Amino acid sequence: MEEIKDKSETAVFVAVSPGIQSDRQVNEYLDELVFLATTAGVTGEKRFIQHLDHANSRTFVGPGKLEEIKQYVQENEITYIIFDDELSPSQMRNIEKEVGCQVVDRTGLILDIFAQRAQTAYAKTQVELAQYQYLLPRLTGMWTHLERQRGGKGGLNMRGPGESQLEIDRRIVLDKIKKLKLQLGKIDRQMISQRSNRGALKRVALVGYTNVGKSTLMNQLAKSDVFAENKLFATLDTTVRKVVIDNTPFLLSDTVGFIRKLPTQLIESFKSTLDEVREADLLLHVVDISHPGFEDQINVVNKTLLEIGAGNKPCLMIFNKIDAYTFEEYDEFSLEERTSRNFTLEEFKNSWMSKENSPSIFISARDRINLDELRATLLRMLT
Ligand SMILES: Nc1nc2c(ncn2[C@@H]2O[C@H](COP(=O)(O)OP(=O)(O)O)[C@@H](O)[C@H]2O)c(=O)[nH]1
Ligand SMILES: [Mg+2]
Repeated sequence: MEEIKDKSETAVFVAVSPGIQSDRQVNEYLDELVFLATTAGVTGEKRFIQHLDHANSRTFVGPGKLEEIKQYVQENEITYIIFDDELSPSQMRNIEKEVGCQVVDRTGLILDIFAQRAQTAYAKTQVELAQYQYLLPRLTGMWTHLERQRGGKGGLNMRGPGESQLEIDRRIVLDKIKKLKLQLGKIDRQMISQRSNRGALKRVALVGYTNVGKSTLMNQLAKSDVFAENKLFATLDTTVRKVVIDNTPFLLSDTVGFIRKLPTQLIESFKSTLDEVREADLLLHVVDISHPGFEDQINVVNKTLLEIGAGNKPCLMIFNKIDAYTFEEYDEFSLEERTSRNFTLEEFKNSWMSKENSPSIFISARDRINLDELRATLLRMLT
């Protein structure tokens, strides 16, 4: 039976950050974690930040901080403690035992959102594989879940003589992983042959951080109607459309966005979704320039592209949402240095273009600003 999500589920958020990181930076990371939780259907505001150069190996945060969290959680009847990092299985167990509250780590949260968002059988299979791979080392203490699943099919009779519950569960999960991999292999082969049937058209892939406007831009360029929403990971499945600019046709694909600390299980299971990116002739790297952490996001995307073997492709940087760009007025009398946060859009453009050699363009996909210039640039880069 599916669990029914209680609407009043609440969470607190926890980050450990190295001493050199500013509170502002950590809070930006936590903003994203809160946004992820909201996307998953959990609300909450309270944050706990601890500056440590190394996380506590037993409970991730130190004992004092954990006590503080425990008190808050109990007084406010909080459902989940959500951590901005992947925890080790034993850290998770220790915290759960000491605080008496469900612990969710960043990877688990992202996997949960992916599971909710997967539409096609293909995406569902990919997510399920990632979930089981995440589950495998965390089975101790989680077996009640599998116990329930097994209940319908043979129940406890499956227990062999002398085998521990954990061994049986490990076997069930390993078996699941094997089956899912076989299933994915089959779909992969279909996808490969589909792709090879597309002919000699040039292939262009939209890439970028999640929620930057990739799907919105796809809809503008291809007059398609891909789901776009102010949520993280609105799109999981790949959409490919034929686009024609001045009699030059090419294929444009829109796919899943990247995020910092993307679980490795997901990268692996989304291998063929990401093939679309790996096999593209040109990447359009879309950036949300209205996001305070957009420069960080650019680095995350570039790093992920390198990891999946698409780091050396021709790439057009598309700075989107210029309609919503804001900057902080620089206070001449302040002791702080003037940074890119104080740049006007014009200043940012100039500094970007003087230090980077990949071509770039500044647009608003939503308000259709500079889209003709984008089309012209695309055409130049494709022919
Ligand atoms: N202000 C502004 N919002 C935009 C623009 N382009 C997209 N958005 C919004 O950003 C959110 C995410 O868009 P989406 O296309 O789903 O992003 P994706 O996750 O990268 O595919 C949606 O709420 C869009 O309406 C833009 O040019 N300006
Ligand atoms: Mg999208």
